[in-house]
Amino acid sequence: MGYRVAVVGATGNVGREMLAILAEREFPMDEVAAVASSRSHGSEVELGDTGKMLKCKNIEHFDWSGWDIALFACGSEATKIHAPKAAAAGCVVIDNSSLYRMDPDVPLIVPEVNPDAIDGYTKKNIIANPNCSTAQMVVALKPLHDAATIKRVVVSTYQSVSGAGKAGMDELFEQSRAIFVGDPVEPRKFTKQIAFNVIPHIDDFMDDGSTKEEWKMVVETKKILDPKVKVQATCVRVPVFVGHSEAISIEFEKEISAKEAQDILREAPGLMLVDKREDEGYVTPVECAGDGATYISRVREDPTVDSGLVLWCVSDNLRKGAALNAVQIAELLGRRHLKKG
Ligand code: 11C
Repeated sequence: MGYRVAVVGATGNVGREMLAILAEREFPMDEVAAVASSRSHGSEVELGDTGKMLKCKNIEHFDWSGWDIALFACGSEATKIHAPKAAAAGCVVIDNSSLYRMDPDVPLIVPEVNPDAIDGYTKKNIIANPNCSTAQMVVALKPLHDAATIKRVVVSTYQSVSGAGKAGMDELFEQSRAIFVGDPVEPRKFTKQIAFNVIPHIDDFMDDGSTKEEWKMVVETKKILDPKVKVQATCVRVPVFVGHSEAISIEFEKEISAKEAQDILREAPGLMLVDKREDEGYVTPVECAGDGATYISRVREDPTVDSGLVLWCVSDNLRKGAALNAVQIAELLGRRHLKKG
């Protein structure tokens, strides 16, 4: 016996990945529904590459009763309206938007890092999925924190345009084409030209001069990993289609060498260490796209602090950063709380 699972926002970048990953991981489903806004009503999406086509159901008229799990990937505004209705009908919501992440009554889960926190989901019947740039970073930090206790993290991100949805991907493609053929470049989704450029601005500015994307990395890391860990982030959009990269400097309470860290990271769940000090001995976003792992390369000691490491961390932002993590949460929920069969 399997679950009845709804994917909300099924036509978007993340919704499609959710359907693909449910199929790839053979998540036990008796029924799966593709739910979308009225704009996509009637259109079809494929369940991964199974050939099974799902006709999109209109979220405005969707009856949540009898559905076990809803994976939401439709943005905060629609989530605000529909997630409470689903949760009230007994359907557990796993939400990819930022709406509930910092709600003390909603667990924010990365299964490799804080699986036990999922037990608190019953307060609202909602579980939050972190921001993509946070998810891959905490998977990398967790085993090192366990080994040597992290005091402070300084991270610079290199975030792909797919983090801004299909419109972001279209804009990079269109601007690249326009530059080659000599057409004018017009920023729409992004604040400046993204083709052949980098933009140190993701999401809105905050009063302190940081951006909301940077703030999310700080507060979400504290909630998932440890409130004592200090985080300083600079988030940058780069002209890459899929895959976020991060240069992470970590300061520890205890001594830890690069060799010890490599040995720990090699064995840690969710991580792949590719770290040879030679050409091609590291991973770039192009190689990680379509993959579920978080890749770590260029682990080295930081001689400017008493005990510090620097590393390079790359992951598919649509997978571990969003859809895969959501499906892993559903699997964890099934194992711990919603047993079937
Ligand atoms: C980006 N990280 O790359 C963002 C996308 O809070 O879930 C995800 C925003 C979020 O633009």
